Amino acid sequence: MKRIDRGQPRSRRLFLRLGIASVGAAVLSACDRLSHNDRFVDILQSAQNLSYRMQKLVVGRKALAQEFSEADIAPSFRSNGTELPNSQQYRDLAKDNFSSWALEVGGLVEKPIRLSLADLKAMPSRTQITRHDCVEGWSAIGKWKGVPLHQLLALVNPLPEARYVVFRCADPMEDAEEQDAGDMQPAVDSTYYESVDMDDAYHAQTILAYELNGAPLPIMNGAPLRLRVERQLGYKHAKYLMKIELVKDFGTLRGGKGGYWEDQGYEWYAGI
Ligand SMILES: Nc1nc2c(c(=O)[nH]1)N[C@H]1C(S)=C(S)[C@@H](COP(=O)(O)O)O[C@H]1N2
Ligand SMILES: [Mo]
Repeated sequence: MKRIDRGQPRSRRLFLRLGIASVGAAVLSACDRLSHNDRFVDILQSAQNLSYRMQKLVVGRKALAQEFSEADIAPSFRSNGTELPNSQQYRDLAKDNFSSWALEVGGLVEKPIRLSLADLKAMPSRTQITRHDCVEGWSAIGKWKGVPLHQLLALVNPLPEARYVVFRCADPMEDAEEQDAGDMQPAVDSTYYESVDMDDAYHAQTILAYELNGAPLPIMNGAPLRLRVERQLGYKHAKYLMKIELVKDFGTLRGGKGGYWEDQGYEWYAGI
């Protein structure tokens, strides 16, 4: 079983990195010897592949991430990455408590839609207490409430050729000051984005969260809406959602790797 941890750095990171969490400690104790073995090094270098295939074939992509009890919730859930999107558009939306914010859902779907926060809150919800694991070496347990992504997909009806769900966020990662200087569209879109495949899109614990620990989602944690994709690492959990787009591949998106951090070399499939 996974150990409960409230915000401390974790040695479990190594397991996460190698993508062999469920293989167990025996593998690690053998690591010293095996690190001199070229074949074993090859195996580790295909860790992403291993992790993806292990979840799909051995554990099953539908398996649930561990859920915790109220007593396990961290006293405070820290923020990481963007804490306040640096854009005039976002500041305007935040000013009136996101009442003029709307989530666009489009791309390869039969019926594109726009949903306000009130629309989303009126939909069936799921509440889950889960542990967030960041690659930077911290974890925290929080209680999330939101709309299961499958509920939203049922409204738009994805076309058969849709293979990935892309999440577009409000926060520019570069040149934000320059972009704010004028009303012009930024020359380069540097906003955070992420993507998941249809297995994760329809996973029971994949939700669009608007509450953390019983309160409206704080700005530092992604207000008004953020993705929770509990079988994967922290950077997959896109905050400040603006738009959801179904696509058949991500070759044409920005760096072509399916996410902001992926474009800088992180793994696209960050299974825990
Ligand atoms: N839009 C956006 N989403 C994001 C990030 C970000 O910088 N911008 N950081 C990611 C990372 S690395 C982590 S660990 C989590 C942090 O979530 P938190 O701020 O609620 O702790 O959000 C992820 N989603
Ligand atoms: Mo992270």
